[in-house]
Amino acid sequence: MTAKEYMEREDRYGAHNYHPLPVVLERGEGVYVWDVEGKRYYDFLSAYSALNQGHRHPRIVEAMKRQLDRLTLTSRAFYNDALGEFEEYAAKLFGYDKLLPMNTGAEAVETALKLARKWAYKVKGIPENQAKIITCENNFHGRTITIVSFSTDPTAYKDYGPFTPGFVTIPYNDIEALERELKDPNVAAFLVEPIQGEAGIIVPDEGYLKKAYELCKAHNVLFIADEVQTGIARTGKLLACDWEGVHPDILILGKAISGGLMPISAVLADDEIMLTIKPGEHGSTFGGNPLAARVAVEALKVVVEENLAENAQKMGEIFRSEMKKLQQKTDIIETVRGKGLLNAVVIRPKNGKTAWDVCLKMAENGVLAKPTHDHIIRFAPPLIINQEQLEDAISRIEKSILAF
Ligand code: IF1
Repeated sequence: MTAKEYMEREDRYGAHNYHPLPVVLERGEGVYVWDVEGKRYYDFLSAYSALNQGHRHPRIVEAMKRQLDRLTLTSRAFYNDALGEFEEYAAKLFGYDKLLPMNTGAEAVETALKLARKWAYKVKGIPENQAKIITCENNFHGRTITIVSFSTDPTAYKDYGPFTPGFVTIPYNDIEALERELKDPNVAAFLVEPIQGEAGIIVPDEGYLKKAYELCKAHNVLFIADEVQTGIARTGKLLACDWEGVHPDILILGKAISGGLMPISAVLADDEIMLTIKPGEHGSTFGGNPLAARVAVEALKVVVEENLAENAQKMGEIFRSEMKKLQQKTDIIETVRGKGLLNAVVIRPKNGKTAWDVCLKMAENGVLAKPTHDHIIRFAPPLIINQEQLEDAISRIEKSILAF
């Protein structure tokens, strides 16, 4: 089949809830992917940071294959010999008493919201059904009805009402706004992305997360960090919160916790919060399955043992400095921003050409990336990328940009 035939078949039989770049991929390895015509690309999206360890990391694939030959799913009606090891390894790695395993990032966000409300009623003593959770404008935490209920992006919430109540939205990176809302004694938690991903890699001011955390502590409000996209070494530290020494009360992980081999997510918290949910009060069929448990442990060990955070920091600095040099040679780069290997280049439209056209040109030159919000191109390669590969990719990005 040709690429065109693959795309037509999806158009005919698949829901139209995405508008992909016209590239049909059939193989991935490390920082590379190949399309059905055998063309090789650098993957600079990494499935939105789910592939921090690169495509099909051999250690994680091996761990998955071993478990596939033993046991894949038990449900939580019974114990299994793999889940406890995942819970212990991750709880100790991130510094929490316990872990609650789920599957997708959105499910983990929903779990965190339920924990915050349970804690509000059972521990803080907020009157039943009065708990409020503060969220930020331009947030992205997933696509369930409750999560889009506090979205400020009409594309995410329009025609999905009626919406879940109990959420207050404040501007991101605005300490005074947070302080004002925290005066309400019924606030249970503050949910925040350490760097806003979908919004366009919005990095808050130095000290914002620390001040927000301290304000929450002062008002007996839980600080919930959604590190689904910024976590697992993406920003140059194991967690983006580590840049400011903030230890979230509830930590949400997803995406790269599985190395991109399957959907795995998790919520971590200490006993005072985690044990407010009693047996039978929350769960999921695949949550904590033995296959996911083995994959997650190996995926996390790869991050630690291959020093991916350190590499992300080093390669990220090279990337941003090269993009800033390129900015001097073209009038279509408006801004370059990011942390570690979570970066964005804002494209100034020219002669009707937009970030989408730049992405098409980059695909032609062997680099895959995709725009968000029309003018922002996110650049997020796997964290295993080495300097030689990065420099080759940068030269292809440069060639593409200078073509406009
Ligand atoms: C899509 C965006 C990124 C997330 C944060 C929770 C979730 C996500 C901070 C939910 C998921 C994904 C969803 C994916 C594209 C991608 C994305 F563009 F949608 F917003 F990364 F920025 N918290 N983000 O970024 O995790 O349920 O998807 O496992 O919807 O196309 P999920």
